[in-house]
Amino acid sequence: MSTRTVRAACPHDCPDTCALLVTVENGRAIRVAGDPAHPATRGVLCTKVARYTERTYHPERLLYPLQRIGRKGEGRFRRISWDEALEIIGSRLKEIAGRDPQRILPYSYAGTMGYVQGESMAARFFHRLGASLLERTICAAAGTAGIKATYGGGLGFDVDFADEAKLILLWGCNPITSSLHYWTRVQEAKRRGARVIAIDPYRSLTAEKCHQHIALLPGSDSALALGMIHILIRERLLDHDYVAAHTLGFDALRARALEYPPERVAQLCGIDQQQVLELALTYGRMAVQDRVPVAIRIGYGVQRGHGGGQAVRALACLPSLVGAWRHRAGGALHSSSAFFPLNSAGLQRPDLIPGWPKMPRTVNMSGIGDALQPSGADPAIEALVVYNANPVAVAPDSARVAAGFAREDLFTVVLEHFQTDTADYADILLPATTQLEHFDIHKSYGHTYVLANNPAIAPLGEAKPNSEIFRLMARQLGFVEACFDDSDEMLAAQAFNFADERTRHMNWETLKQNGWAKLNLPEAPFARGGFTTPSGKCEFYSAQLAASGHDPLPGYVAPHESAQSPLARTFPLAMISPPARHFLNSSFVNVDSLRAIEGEPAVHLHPLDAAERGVADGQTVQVWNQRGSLNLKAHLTERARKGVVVIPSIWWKKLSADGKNANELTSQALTDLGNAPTFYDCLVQVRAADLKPQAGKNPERASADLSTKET
Ligand SMILES: Nc1nc2c(c(=O)[nH]1)N[C@H]1C(S)=C(S)[C@@H](COP(=O)(O)OP(=O)(O)OC[C@H]3O[C@@H](n4cnc5c(=O)[nH]c(N)nc54)[C@H](O)[C@@H]3O)O[C@H]1N2
Ligand SMILES: Nc1nc2c(c(=O)[nH]1)N[C@H]1C(S)=C(S)[C@@H](COP(=O)(O)OP(=O)(O)OC[C@H]3O[C@@H](n4cnc5c(=O)[nH]c(N)nc54)[C@H](O)[C@@H]3O)O[C@H]1N2
Ligand code: SF4
Ligand SMILES: [Mo]
Repeated sequence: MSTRTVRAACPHDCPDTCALLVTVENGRAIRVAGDPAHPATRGVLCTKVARYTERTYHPERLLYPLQRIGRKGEGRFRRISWDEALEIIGSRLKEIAGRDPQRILPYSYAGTMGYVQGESMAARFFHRLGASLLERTICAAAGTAGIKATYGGGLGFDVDFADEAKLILLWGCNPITSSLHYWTRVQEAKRRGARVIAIDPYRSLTAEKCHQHIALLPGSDSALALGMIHILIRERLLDHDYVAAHTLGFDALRARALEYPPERVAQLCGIDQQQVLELALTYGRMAVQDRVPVAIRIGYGVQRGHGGGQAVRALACLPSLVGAWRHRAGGALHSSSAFFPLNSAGLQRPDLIPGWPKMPRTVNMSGIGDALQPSGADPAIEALVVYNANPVAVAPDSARVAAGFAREDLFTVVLEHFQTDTADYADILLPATTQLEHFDIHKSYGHTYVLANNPAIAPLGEAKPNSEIFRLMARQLGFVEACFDDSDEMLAAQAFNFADERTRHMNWETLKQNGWAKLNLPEAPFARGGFTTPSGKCEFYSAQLAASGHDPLPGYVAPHESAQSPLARTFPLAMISPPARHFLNSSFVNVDSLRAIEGEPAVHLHPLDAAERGVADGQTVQVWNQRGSLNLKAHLTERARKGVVVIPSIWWKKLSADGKNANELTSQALTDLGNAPTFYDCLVQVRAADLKPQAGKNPERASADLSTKET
């Protein structure tokens, strides 16, 4: 018997990017554990990945190339050989590219966060082809744009020091679910006397364990932050030296903040004035009078509404006003991605684009529903190649997305581990390897370590790494550039700029052996200024934003679907659909043991909202709006604030009772900055599903749903 341990990295879209130790016995992975020596992982994994072998050896893993035999979406396929699959793909893509390669669109996101199996060989392939570019902004782009305008780049505090903070605002994030290892640091800080406050419309698992929970309305965070700024200025709770030396536009910000007195803020946020006042005073006094580290973890929940960019900008101003950056555990953190010196141009080779530097047209991934309609894009999209993503489940306005994917004239290739909702629409479905079967290299968006992933086992069945599939496609299309011969290890070695001072002590060979290495960084990124904005300061006023037609100052932007709008008369409840703890976006939904913990698709609603609608706990309800409708189990709970309903997500549509998920209701409208989606900016109505259909905006859909309701 041979047993060995392989160093690997968790590939999932989670800020923690854990270092893994995979135990392999006679060629089979039998255990996946956290590396105890890795300071960010500390030997602990979440429930999902602790059971990784269940996902890897799942009986429904795709093991062979498949060709569709049923209707689109029906999910009926026949096995074909790799040669046949490549021949079909090659001839279709060649024919379409001959007319206009922009009629071909890649669609990918973060099924794996690795650079080798993500945007390396795939990007080279689509660039060389001249395919449309995909605007990959479905997750953090609004917040990233807000941070960039304010700080110049996405730096923040290093989570390795987070347990030294004395006040932690968990603002629109739920780390027990979405960043377990950061939560460990918060608990440590709490043990050492820190005060922890959650700001979230929902009493999440995290919010209930904080000292205080402020349950504001979705999309009102900018108002709360501006109200805090108003009070900090009024009460002179400012670090005047820091403001004078390292910020730009204080007077303009003061004038703007004057527009946000606590009474107005309380009304916009649906909370008490006292809560606004107390929050600002706690923050300001601890930072300025007690001079202890105060930290804001800016979660992604803040930026999923119309004003998401400005909201993150408003939050980002707070630490500079009170000089919180002077401490290594103080300041704010949205994402640590920008710490890493990536070599994107080398990996992705945009110079291969025919006509470079002129770029092909760009399609926004959150607008894929509209873009796939016959006249939704000019030129029309005729071929889609999907990898590392499940758009039929995760993209907004899902009925439009599914209708687009169902177009008989659309040629769709999907690279997957499983037959997802998206895979059901593929013309050709290709089996991809998992993280245990291929090489990769990773950064993290929560910590500051680079990680290597070594393959632990041989590919299952005929599965191939994404990189190899795109290498083969490149060959099929006759691309002869040497970069299409790069091996996976050569790609890994190119992913980072190892000449940069942050990564100079690393290289692929040692990373592969040791598993991980920390970036070389200053401990407190903005202790002495050093912002990378045009002025070199923290820009409360951004001339760049003004020049691009945006508000140069942080401000409140009402939701597209606001409680004050006429739409709210028909659809009075604000719906949010944040991550379910045991899923990772739509990944893991098909792992039976994890789905069993999540139970069944449900909508959480406040008992008073339920009573107004005659809804009882456990009853099936219909949730609907102008875009669609779905049936779910009602879960009555005061965790959901009145006026807000919560659908833990993202369920596979086909594993839900009525074949739909929350994205049936979400819209394709984008944010103020960053062209990001607005998943949590969505008005709905709820009623018991066994009532007669009401005159809503979507009566046909409503009655169709009644026929499929559970009894
Ligand atoms: N287990 C698990 N972990 C995950 C994921 C997963 O699906 N499952 N997804 C991963 C991904 S892709 C991401 S982007 C991150 C996201 O992780 P987080 O940064 O935690 O963000 P969200 O989960 O979107 O939302 C967090 C909280 O914001 C609240 N919220 C919703 N709207 C608002 C609002 O307008 N204002 C405020 N203040 N709060 C609001 C929600 O109720 C939720 O509790 O998590 C990653 N980690
Ligand atoms: N309603 C609602 N919708 C949301 C969100 C929300 O909070 N609410 N969150 C949004 C956010 S933040 C995000 S980031 C997106 C996430 O959207 P996606 O990035 O599409 O994430 P997943 O749903 O996990 O789908 C990833 C797929 O990639 C596959 N995969 C994994 N590794 C590999 C590989 O190596 N090769 C190949 N070929 N495939 C692989 C997995 O099997 C999985 O099916 O969803 C967004 N959608
Ligand atoms: S999903 Fe997150 S917490 Fe779980 S193992 Fe991966 S990186 Fe760690
Ligand atoms: Mo995300």
